Amino acid sequence: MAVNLLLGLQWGDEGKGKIVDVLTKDYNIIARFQGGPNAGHTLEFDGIKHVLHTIPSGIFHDKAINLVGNGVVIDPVIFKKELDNLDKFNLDYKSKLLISRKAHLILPTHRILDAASEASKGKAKIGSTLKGIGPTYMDKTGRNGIRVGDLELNDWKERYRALANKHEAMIDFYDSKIEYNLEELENEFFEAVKVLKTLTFIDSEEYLHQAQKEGKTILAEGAQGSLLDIDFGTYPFVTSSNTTAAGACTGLGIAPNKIKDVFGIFKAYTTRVGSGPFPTELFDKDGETMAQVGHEFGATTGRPRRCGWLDLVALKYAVHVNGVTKLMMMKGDVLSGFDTLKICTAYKYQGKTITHLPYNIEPENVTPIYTEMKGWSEDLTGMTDPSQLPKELNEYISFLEKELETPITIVSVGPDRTQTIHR
Ligand code: 2SA
Ligand code: MG
Repeated sequence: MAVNLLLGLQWGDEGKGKIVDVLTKDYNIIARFQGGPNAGHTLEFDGIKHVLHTIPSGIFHDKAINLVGNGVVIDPVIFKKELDNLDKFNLDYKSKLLISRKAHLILPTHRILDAASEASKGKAKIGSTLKGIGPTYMDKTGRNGIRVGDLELNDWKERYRALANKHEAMIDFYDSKIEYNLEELENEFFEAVKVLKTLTFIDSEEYLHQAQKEGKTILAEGAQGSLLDIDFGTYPFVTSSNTTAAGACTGLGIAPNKIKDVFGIFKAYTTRVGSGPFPTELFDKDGETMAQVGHEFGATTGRPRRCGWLDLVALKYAVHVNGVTKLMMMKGDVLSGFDTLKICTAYKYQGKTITHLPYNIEPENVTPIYTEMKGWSEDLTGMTDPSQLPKELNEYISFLEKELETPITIVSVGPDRTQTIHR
């Protein structure tokens, strides 16, 4: 009966994919509600690492239905590649992968527009994954977009052409000197659309309504993180969708009063990929250690992720905006071996000490104030039970639970499905 939400509380890459995979056995339906192939959700089991971009992270389980909701933007080309990957593992996905008719399509020209827009910004660029996310959501809110359901109409190619022509004029306007071969890109796109059309398109809000009536359990899977939310993130260095809890309501058609638990996933430290302010960012050996031990590279673009200490000011903000009921802490294992750990508990802002996230967190405006805690040296990666966790890690966890006024119910100690401690 319950709908639970799972979302990232930082700048993405918290480990949402892994936890969805771990939790899927308890759910009938896993539903992605926003974002698109900018996401990189990494799952690991049986010695194999899988990266998903658009397909929900419950796809490797036998029974669960995986739904791509209306709030998601789909690039048929990348979607096809994801399906090809599943084919390699002989996964019978056709019966358990559903797509909302109201999801918007990313066209080849959206990707070019993304690149042109970024190029035009010079140093102020967002650090977009260049998957066409921004331009596609712009067409959605601008009421120009093409939706999955349109592919069932006879005139969809004419609509496609009209929109692509308009985009070409816009690309010219940017005068970005970006070279592209639209014909080639379109051939690939139309081939991929054919594959997409072999899947089942549904009116997903009605499907989810019926499922709730029948007592089915639903887990809504978020992408990116709360600090990349179009409204509540570090604007303009954000993505173009609502990554926070409210996004699950609009991105799936689920009513707010149907949501029970909100699972907030965070890393024991902080990372960010792309541009934008990051108060606790490290430029020293500690940051390098986090990046190396944590293998901090973008799962979609391969870009190195910026690393820093845990920022409780930002985390508290995300807990509040999302109404988090349970926290899940990832990558504690990466912090093994640090003598001292720092946690940012306040900012120095305009001469004052503040504990809330201000409008402007550019480096010249905020200086983090840290609490120091003793680190642990034990290797956590083989641990399976909370009783095995080192005393200093338990102190770290207790400190966070007290500050965030929310229990930490899962501690992840490695990328594999099995490296998950339930508390
Ligand atoms: P976009 O592509 O236009 O949505 O980018 C806007 C900003 O949002 C950030 N963003 C992300 N941040 C972290 N992880 C993401 N997914 C990939 C991953 C990223 C990658 O899992 O590692 O591979 O580089 C993701 N997607 C978008 C982006 O960096 C911009 O700051
Ligand atoms: Mg990721």
